[in-house]
Formats: sequence, structure tokens, C-alpha cells
Amino acid sequence: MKLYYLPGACSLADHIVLEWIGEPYEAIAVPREELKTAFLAINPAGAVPVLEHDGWRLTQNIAILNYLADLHPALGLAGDGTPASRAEVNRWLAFVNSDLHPAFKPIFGSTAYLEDRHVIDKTREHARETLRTLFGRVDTQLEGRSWLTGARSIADAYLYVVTRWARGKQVDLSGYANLDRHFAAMDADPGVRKAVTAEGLG
Ligand SMILES: N[C@@H](CCC(=O)N[C@@H](CS)C(=O)NCC(=O)O)C(=O)O
Repeated sequence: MKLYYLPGACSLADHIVLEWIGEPYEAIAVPREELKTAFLAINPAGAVPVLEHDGWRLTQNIAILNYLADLHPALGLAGDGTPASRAEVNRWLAFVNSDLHPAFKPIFGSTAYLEDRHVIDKTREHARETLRTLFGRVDTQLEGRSWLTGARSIADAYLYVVTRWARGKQVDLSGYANLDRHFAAMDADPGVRKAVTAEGLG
């Protein structure tokens, strides 16, 4: 099994889950300059993550995370086998992938086309406010829970990644004690440590 990743990108979630699974895999760092050139032959979207398994190539983070969990149902990484627990995991995966992740785009530079420095700064300021609101919903969900859906799941791995981004990009997370607790627990997890270290993030 092969995972293509960029250090610290959303592919870190898959890297963490591969560590939790504990079976052999290969993690391949994609050179950033090849993302929109040579790597297009692997993923025409020019994006990570990409997973290769048994001669088959899978893209889209949510699909990959669910696939990894389905290969190892005994680990319960996508719920306890009941439709409701699966739906809870997918609810929070969707929140992270469709609401939180894209909200970072202005901060990661996708509004450079606007050219006007003042306008770009405003989009970033607005993105930080949006992110604070969205992380507030996560903090509420984590009240009285160690993990997003009660038990550790693939959604926690993805949440950890976007929380890292928020902390690195000075999103105001003050007062979100539940989120802080979740981040600290994930950050200390041996599988997370291995993935983070392998990506050179320390
Ligand atoms: N919808 C895709 C989005 C993946 C995505 O946004 N990947 C980013 C890293 S987090 C990427 O590879 N961006 C490449 C770039 O910089 O253009 C998914 O969920 O897998």
C-alpha cells in the first residue's frame, strides 16, 4: 500500500490512520514542484492524498479514510458497526472536509488573484473569523467527549490536521478548552507522533 502526501497537508490524516492500523505501507512525499506536472499522471487533480492498493488508485480524502477503516473493521475507526455510529463519523468527516478545510483557502493563498493587498488581507481576516466560528462548533461537540464521536475514529485524525493548520496560521482558538484537550491527546498519540515525525514536522 502506498500513500502520496505533502508534509502537513490533509494527507497527514491518512498517514496517521495508516500508523493506527500498523501494517506495512510506503509513504511517498510528492515534490511540490511536481504536483502540477509529473504528479498529474497519478492524480489529474494535482492534489494529495492518493492511495495505491492492489494495483488500484484512490483519491479524495474521505474515500481514502473510509476505505482504510473498512479494510480493518475490528479497529472501529469508522464507528462500531451500527449505521448510526457510521453516520456520526461521516457527519464529522464531512464537516472537516467540506466546511473547515475549504475555509482555510484564503489563508493558504488562493485569493492571490485579487491582487489588491488590502482586499486579500480582508479575505484572510474574514476566513479567520469563519474558522473561529466553525472550530467553536467542534469545541461544543467535544464537551464531555474525548473523541469527536465518542470513540477514536478517522474523523479525529482529520480534525487534528486542520487544528494544526489553525494553530500555525494564528486562528483565534482561545477559550476552546475541549479542542485544546483533543489536540494535546492526538499530538501525544504514538501513531500521530510517528506520522508527524516521518513528514519532518517534529
Ligand atoms: N477534495 C480533495 C482535496 C485535496 C486537497 O485539497 N489537497 C491539497 C492538500 S491539503 C493539495 O494537494 N493541494 C495541492 C495544491 O497545492 O494545489 C480531497 O478531499 O482529497
